[in-house]
Amino acid sequence: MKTTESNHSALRNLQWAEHAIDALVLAGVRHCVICPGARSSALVLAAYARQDALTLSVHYDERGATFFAMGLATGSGRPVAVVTTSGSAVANTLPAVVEASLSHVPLIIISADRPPELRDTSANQAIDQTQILSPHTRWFFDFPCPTDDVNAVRFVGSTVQHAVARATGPDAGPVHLNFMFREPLVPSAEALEPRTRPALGPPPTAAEALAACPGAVVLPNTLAAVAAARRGLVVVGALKGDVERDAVVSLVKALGWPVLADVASGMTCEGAELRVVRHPDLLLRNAASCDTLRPDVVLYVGGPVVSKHVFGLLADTALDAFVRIQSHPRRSDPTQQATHVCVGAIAETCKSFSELNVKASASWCAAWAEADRVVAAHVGAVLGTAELNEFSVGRALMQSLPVSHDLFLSNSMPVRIADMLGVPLDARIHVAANRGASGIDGIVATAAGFAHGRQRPNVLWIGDQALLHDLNSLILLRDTPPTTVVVINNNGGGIFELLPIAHAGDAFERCFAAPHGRTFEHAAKMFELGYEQVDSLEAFTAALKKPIRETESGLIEVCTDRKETASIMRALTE
Ligand SMILES: Cc1ncc(C[n+]2csc(CCOP(=O)(O)OP(=O)(O)O)c2C)c(N)n1
Repeated sequence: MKTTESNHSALRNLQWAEHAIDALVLAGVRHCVICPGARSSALVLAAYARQDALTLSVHYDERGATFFAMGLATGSGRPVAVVTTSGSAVANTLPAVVEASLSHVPLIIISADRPPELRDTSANQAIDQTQILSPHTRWFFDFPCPTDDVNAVRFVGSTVQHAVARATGPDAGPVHLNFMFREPLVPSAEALEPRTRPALGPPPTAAEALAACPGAVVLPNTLAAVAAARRGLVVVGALKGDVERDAVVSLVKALGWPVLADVASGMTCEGAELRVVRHPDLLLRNAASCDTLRPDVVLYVGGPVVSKHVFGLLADTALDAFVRIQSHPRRSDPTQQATHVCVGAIAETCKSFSELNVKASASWCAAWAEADRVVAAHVGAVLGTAELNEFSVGRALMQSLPVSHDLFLSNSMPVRIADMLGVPLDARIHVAANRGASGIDGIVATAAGFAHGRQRPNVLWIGDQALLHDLNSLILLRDTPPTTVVVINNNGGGIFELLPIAHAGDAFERCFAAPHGRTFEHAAKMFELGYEQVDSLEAFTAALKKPIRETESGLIEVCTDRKETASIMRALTE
């Protein structure tokens, strides 16, 4: 091909990429995570030239990059794009796409692909990328190689904007755009030189983008079902941001019902007038205590809850009504008891219920308060002024977390212990966790993205296996607001000690607990993170409160004994 012709087709690649990136910005995307690779060169150059409106992050591991993007989208409340090259790079986005799908986080995965003539020919790095993520995406589109035969501004621009609209809701989640590019991928240096990008108009705000998702129309029979409650109970799962949280606070104040609030709901901070039950997980493990606590009507707001025992109580109870308030139309009904489902913006929907004139029975509320008080006393007695262990460290962490920080909880013990302890947190502290698929993958990357999205320092509470799983993501902490990684190192998977399989002797130790015999000092050094190993609660609290936590990322390691953790857990639950 002659140079001019090849430059022409390379320029066309770049133009299509520019239309795509500009459309992302116009649709409200403000952050793009780039994963290096050649096939995506045009997309990367276009994004690089659009930094007047688009912040870029770069990470070489597509798995971590996509988890980072997910944390970023969660923390900022905005859709985030990820650009990858072709081949297994695209496949590496899958774990985070799965989590984003279940957690309704808007991601736009943009993969570069080889041209159609190389498909299914065993050409290098050419894999079938079409629909590769599709069981977990809201939409997929396969762009042809750039051509002069269509109106590219209209075709590429409107397709990308449609993709962002599908990602942001009403059923928010990930979308996948696949762009085929033929070589030469980018124009020659001379052809590239004079290109400047014109300024774009102001992009719509996230609020405008989400305006397409109004509150649910709450039908009169749903309101009547709630109004008829004698023993009403509110369950609050994970909520997204202060707007949802404030609306739910107003709702539960108006109802006056007992509230079972998940640790990621943001509701654990409120005072006594809200009737937040501090220890629902521990309380509901004890079947004997439950009979006086069975509700007749449940109003469930938001995403999943960590405690499976909450569902245990509900599954076991004949309810007059089980009303779900959720932001998306997907089935979210593990106990298959939902009688009314209200789909729409949570904050708006809550208002309809807040206006009901419902009186909570004093004896009903007192029964919950008394049961919770008994459990709190038991927790106090078991943990006492305990020595250093996973529970006492968790409690100290939550009690002494500076209000300037947020909290990210890893699967599996950290999020469970935090949920179980019920330590009230200041309303300014946002708590997040990956509870869609509850993986131990990508936790460091998600926490880094969350800190970036929130633009606040963060504490990540994580176990040793989850940290090992995502060790390379520690490099992301270099460019994010300070993140303090608190790793509870019990030399293996502590959660498995709580399962019947723990009695399987050597098979258990080798194949489930899977001890590694490592500490993280050298990893901290490699990623230039300040490191401290602490062996007392006082030392831990002092390490957490050091002023350096406001300015630099670091790693605090606490070595514990998982068998001891299991026995404390048994003492707490018996
Ligand atoms: C990607 C993925 N692989 C495996 C699991 C199963 N799993 C759940 S918890 C866990 C062990 C976690 O160990 P660690 O991070 O040390 O935390 P601990 O249980 O000790 O608190 C494993 C392997 C999972 N949830 N996700």
